[in-house]
Amino acid sequence: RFLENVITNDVFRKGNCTVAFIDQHPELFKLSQIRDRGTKTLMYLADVTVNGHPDIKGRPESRTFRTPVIPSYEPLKPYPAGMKNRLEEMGREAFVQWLRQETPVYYTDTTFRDAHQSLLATRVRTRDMLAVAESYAKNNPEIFSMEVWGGATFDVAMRFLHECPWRRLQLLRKAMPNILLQMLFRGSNAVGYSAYPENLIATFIEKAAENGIDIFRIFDSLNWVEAMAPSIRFVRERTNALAQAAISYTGDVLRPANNKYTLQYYTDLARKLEDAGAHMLAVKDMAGLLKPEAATVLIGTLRDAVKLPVVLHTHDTAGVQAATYLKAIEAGVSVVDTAIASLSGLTSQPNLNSMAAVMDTHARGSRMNLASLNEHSNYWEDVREYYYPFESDMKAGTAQIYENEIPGGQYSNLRQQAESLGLGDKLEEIKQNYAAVNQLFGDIVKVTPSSKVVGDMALFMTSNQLTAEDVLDETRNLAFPASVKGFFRGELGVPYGGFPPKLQQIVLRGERPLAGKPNEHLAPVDFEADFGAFREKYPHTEFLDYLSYHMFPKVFDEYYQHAMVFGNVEAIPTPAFFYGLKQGEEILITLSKGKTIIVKLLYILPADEHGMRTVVFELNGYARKVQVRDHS
Ligand code: BTN
Ligand code: 3PY
Ligand code: ZN
Repeated sequence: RFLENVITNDVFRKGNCTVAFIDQHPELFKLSQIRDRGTKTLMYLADVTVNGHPDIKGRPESRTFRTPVIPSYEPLKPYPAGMKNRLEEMGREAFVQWLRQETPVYYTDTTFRDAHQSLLATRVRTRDMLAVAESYAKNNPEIFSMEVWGGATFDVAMRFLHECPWRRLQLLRKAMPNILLQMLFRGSNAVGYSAYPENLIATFIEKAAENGIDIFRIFDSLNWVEAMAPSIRFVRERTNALAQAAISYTGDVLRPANNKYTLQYYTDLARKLEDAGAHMLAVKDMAGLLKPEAATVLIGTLRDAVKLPVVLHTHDTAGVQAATYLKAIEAGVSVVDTAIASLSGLTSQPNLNSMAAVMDTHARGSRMNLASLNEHSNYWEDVREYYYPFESDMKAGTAQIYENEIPGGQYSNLRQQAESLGLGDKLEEIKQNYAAVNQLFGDIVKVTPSSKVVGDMALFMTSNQLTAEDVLDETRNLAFPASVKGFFRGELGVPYGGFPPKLQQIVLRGERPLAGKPNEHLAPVDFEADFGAFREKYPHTEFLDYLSYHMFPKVFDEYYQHAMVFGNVEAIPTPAFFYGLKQGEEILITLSKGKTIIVKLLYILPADEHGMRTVVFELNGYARKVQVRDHS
C-alpha cells in the first residue's frame, strides 16, 4: 500500500523519484488515513469501471437493468411462528417424529444455495438475498426450511464475490429468525473438495450451528457411511441442530439388468445412516435421475425401512421431475426441495410456486402464500438479469442426462469449463466421455468431489483424443490428472464395490493406495498454537476467518488482500459490482449502519505514460479522484 501511495502521488508521478521525495512526503506512510472506507470503495469502482470485472470475460455490452421490486412486508410486525419455533418447542426427537406422521407435504426452498449454484455458477451475492429475506420469512412461515449455505457457496463467496461466508450466514439468520436454515455439508470434505482432519470438521459444524444452521444435510461423494458418521455424530453431540443424512442417488433403481445400485443397496444404506444417528434421511438426486415410478418404489421402501422422515432433493435437468415429486408425495415423502419459480427448472430444482399451486387441491396439499411466492419470483426474475454472464445457455430439458448422469451444478458449468480449455466445440464428446469414464471407474456415485474427478478425466480424454481402450493400455504411460491419481489413491475413500483393479494399477504405477478413511492420516489442527500464528499473519481477523482459511488457504489469502485494498465490497450494489459505473451514474452505498455514501462517476481521464488513469467521482457532493492502472 505504501508503494501504491508512492506511485499514485502527483509529485512522484511528475518525475521526482529521488530518495528525498520519501522524506519530504511523510503522508505516504499514513495508510489508514489515506484509505478510509469510502476511498477503498472508490478504488474498487474505479478499477471495475476501467478494467471490467475479472470474472466476466470479454466485457459484455452495457445493459440497463430493471429495478427489482422488494416484496412488501411490515418491518415492525413480529415474525410469525415458523418451523424453527416448532423445532425449539418440541425438541429434535419429537419434531422429526411429528414431521414423519404429518399429512401435508412440506417444501425446502433452495433459492439461496442450490438454485443459483446450479443456474448462475453460485454467483448470487449476499445483499441480493438479504434484501428479501425478512419479507420472505414474514410472509412464508409455512416453508419447511431454506437452504442457504454450504456446497459451493462457501468457496465462491470468498473466491469470486470477495465476501465473508460467515457474515452471510449471520445476516440471514438475523433476518429469518423463524425459519429453519439448512446447509449442504460434504461430510469429511466439509465445504471443500478434499478431506479435512476430524477435529476441524467437528469445530466447523459447531461454529456453523452457533452462527445459524439448523439442519445439516450430510453426504459423502461415494455414499461411504463411515465418512459421514463422524459429521452426524458431531451434529448430535455438539449442536441442537438436525443431522439430515443424504444418500446420493445414482443410476436407476428400476433398471432390469446390470444394476449396481439396487433397492437393497439403498435400503442397507438408509438403515446404516439411521443407526449412525441421523434425524432425517434425504435422497439426494443430484443429477435428476430419479424417475416417477422409481420414486414410488424407492421412497415407499425407504419409508418402511427406517423410522425417519424421508426428504427428496432433485434437479430438473430432464424437465420431468415434478412428476417424480408427485409420485414421491404419494409414496409418503415428508419434504421436497424446490426453488422459487424464476430460479427453478433446468439444472435447478423444480418450481416451488407451481408445485404449491398444483398441490392446493391434493390430499397432501397445504396452504402456501402463493401471492407472496409470486412476488418473490418477480424480484428474482429481475435480479437474475444482473448475473446474465453466468447463465449457461441451456434452453430446455434433456433426456441425455439419464446416459451421462452429470449433476445439475456440474452440467451447467461444463460448457464454460470446456471453452476455457479450448474444447468449446466438443461438448457432446465430453458428455459421452463422462459416461465412459464412469464405466471405466466401475460405475461410481458422482457428486462433489467424485463428480469433479470424473469431469477432469472426461476433459483429459477429450483434449488428448483418448478412448477407453487407450486409457486401459498400460504401455501408454499417460500423465493422468492429479485429481484422478488422488481418487485411485483413495483420497475420497473407496467406492462401493471397490476400485477397478487394472485401472487403479495403471494410474498408481505401483504406488500403494491409502488404507482407511481419507482423513485418518491427517494430523489434527492445533487450534491454540495455530490460531495465534494465523492472527499474526492476518491481524484483522477472528476465529471464523481462521476456519475459512483452513478450508481454502490460498483463496482466503487472496480474499484478505482484496479486503485490505478495496475494503468490504459486500455493500456495493450488484450492477456496479460487476459492471462499474457509467458516466454520470449515481449510486447509494450503505457502508455500515448510519454511514451511507452517495457516489457519482464524473469522468475518466485517458491513461498517462505510466498506464495510470485518473477516475473522478463525486462522493457525498465532493469531488474525489483515484488512480487506477489500465490493464488494457
Ligand atoms: C479494512 O477494511 O481496512 C480492513 C480489512 C479487513 C479484512 C478482513 S478479511 C477477513 C475479515 N473479514 C472481514 O470482513 N474483514 C476482515
Ligand atoms: C455440492 O456439493 O456443492 C453439491 O451441490 C452436490 O450436489
Ligand atoms: Zn443439488
